[in-house]
Amino acid sequence: MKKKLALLLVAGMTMASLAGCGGNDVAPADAAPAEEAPAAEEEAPAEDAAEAEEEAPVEEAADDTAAPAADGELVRVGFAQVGHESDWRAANTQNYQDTFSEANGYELSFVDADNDNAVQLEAVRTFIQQEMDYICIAPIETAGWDTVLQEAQDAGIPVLIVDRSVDADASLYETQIGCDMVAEGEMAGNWLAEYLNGEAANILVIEGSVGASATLGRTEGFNNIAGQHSEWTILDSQSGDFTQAGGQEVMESFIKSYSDFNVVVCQNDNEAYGAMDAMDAAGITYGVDGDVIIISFDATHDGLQYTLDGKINCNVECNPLQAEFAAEVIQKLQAGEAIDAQTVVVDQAFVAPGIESQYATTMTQEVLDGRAY
Ligand code: GZL
Ligand code: ZN
Repeated sequence: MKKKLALLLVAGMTMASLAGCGGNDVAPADAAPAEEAPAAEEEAPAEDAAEAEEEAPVEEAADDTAAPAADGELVRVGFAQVGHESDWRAANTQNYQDTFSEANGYELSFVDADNDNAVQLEAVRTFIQQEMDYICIAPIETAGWDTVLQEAQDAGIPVLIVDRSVDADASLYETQIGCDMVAEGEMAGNWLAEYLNGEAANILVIEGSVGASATLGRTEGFNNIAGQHSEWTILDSQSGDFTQAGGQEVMESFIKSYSDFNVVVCQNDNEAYGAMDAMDAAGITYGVDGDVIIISFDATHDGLQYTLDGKINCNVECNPLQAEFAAEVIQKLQAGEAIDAQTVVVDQAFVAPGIESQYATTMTQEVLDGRAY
């Protein structure tokens, strides 16, 4: 039984509730007051009038993630993970392994699909054959999921779509949990507009993995803002596959083709590290004291260290500590309770010291030390 979209409050209160689930510290007092989340559209038509009345409560993070396997049996969960392409992914995987532990009442079967769609589909079909109690999928790509989701539903196995999203009928899975990638892209664009304050920009974009909702959303969001600025030109946009090697390779090819760029948007931190390596090798300066503005996504520990050091100008967070929300959905399904069709995990942005922004928190050592990943 699905309820309407439950948006985690984006005000400070949410940071507190996120903190309750192993998230990061509550944003510092000077954090930009997050805008009220837009009113949620009806996510999935309520199954009956009574349900339509039920306002989706603000999700308080599960205060514990123990599974309620009534019969004492472990709850068997199959998790088909994207891969191990980035520091963000490593933190997300660790969070799932910590949360879906035997001590918490779960038996987790974990498959690292190594960014290979065929491997990921195969993993899900294996979970179906093994008659898992639940299947979690962090989809490498948004496309191609209808058939296998139908197979899981026919087998009576509830599926949770986590981290990213799929282009499939929402009736084929229980819930979607993840960050709002379009909002992240718009956050980056809004910050850049504030920072440039009308100055022209020649922008290069190192995109994430082709077909991933993180890539599609961040690109769409950033372009929504870029379209409002005729003084901006996006010179080129290529996929660095969310890896450091990919970021370096794309940046090296960009440097060969373009000499007048002053902004590089990297759709995750690992690509930013590769781009910095390539610019170092070419003698191109970047960051708050350099010629090129770097925008990154993920706000992982190392990414925020570079931001604190002024090498990355703006870093938009996408919180990887999401397993508690998946555990909460499973607990509710175990108890036959209604669940939320979608859980939006809250993000914020960070900027280098010396930069004041209405959209982002200025990095300090204290902010870095307070991070949970
Ligand atoms: C975002 C996640 C993305 C990260 C990358 O939710 O799907 O995939 O931004 C990771 O680091 O590879
Ligand atoms: Zn403008």
